[in-house]
Amino acid sequence: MTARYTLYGLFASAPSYKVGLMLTLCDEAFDYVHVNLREGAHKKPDYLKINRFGQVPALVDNSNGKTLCQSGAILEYLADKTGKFGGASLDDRLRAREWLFWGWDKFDAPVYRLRSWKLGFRSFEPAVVELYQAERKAAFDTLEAYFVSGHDFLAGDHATIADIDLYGVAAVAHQGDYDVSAHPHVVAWMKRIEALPHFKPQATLLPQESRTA
Ligand SMILES: N[C@@H](CCC(=O)N[C@@H](CS)C(=O)NCC(=O)O)C(=O)O
Repeated sequence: MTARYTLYGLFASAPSYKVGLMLTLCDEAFDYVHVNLREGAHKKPDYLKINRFGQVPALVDNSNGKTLCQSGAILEYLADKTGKFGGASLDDRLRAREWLFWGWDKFDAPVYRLRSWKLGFRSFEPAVVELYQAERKAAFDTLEAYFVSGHDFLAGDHATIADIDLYGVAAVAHQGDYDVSAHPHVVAWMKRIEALPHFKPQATLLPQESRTA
């Protein structure tokens, strides 16, 4: 039987992990389609009908045929549909959105790009590497300062999609040679996410091949 959701992704992709993590934390079984980026599957016409940007992840809600892309937008949709991790109040929802936009602005790019560089998928001039390194440290400093000021989660007293989204980035930073332990309050926050029921780590959550739920 087809599961309610089908996730299109790549096991090594951090944005794909964010969506897989949200589904997993919501205890939602999902079908999974492995999109082979090396073979250009993400630029084929059939896939572009699901994600017009030609990227992973994408999500199909099989209950209504909706196709969604952009991991943050998918998290918002899933929060709406499951009633989980959306924030307990309007203030929490607003704070969560602020962190999501901040992440896309300041956090995701330097972490992802230095990871791709370290893994040999992209090359940058030394000055560009230095710039991303400075931006990555500044973003971790921002998170550290926020948690030092006494917060357990990014929006309100409980985990929201902002935590799931930014955790998905922080969890791969070490693969770009970043020492997250330099930010002990960020590490403590990551451990709080890892303690949530049903949590699975990035290394094992998404399979390397397509599968049904
Ligand atoms: N902002 C997007 C980023 C997605 C993204 O960069 N996906 C990468 C894989 S990790 C991809 O599909 N790259 C191929 C491309 O952009 O052509 C999201 O969060 O969904």
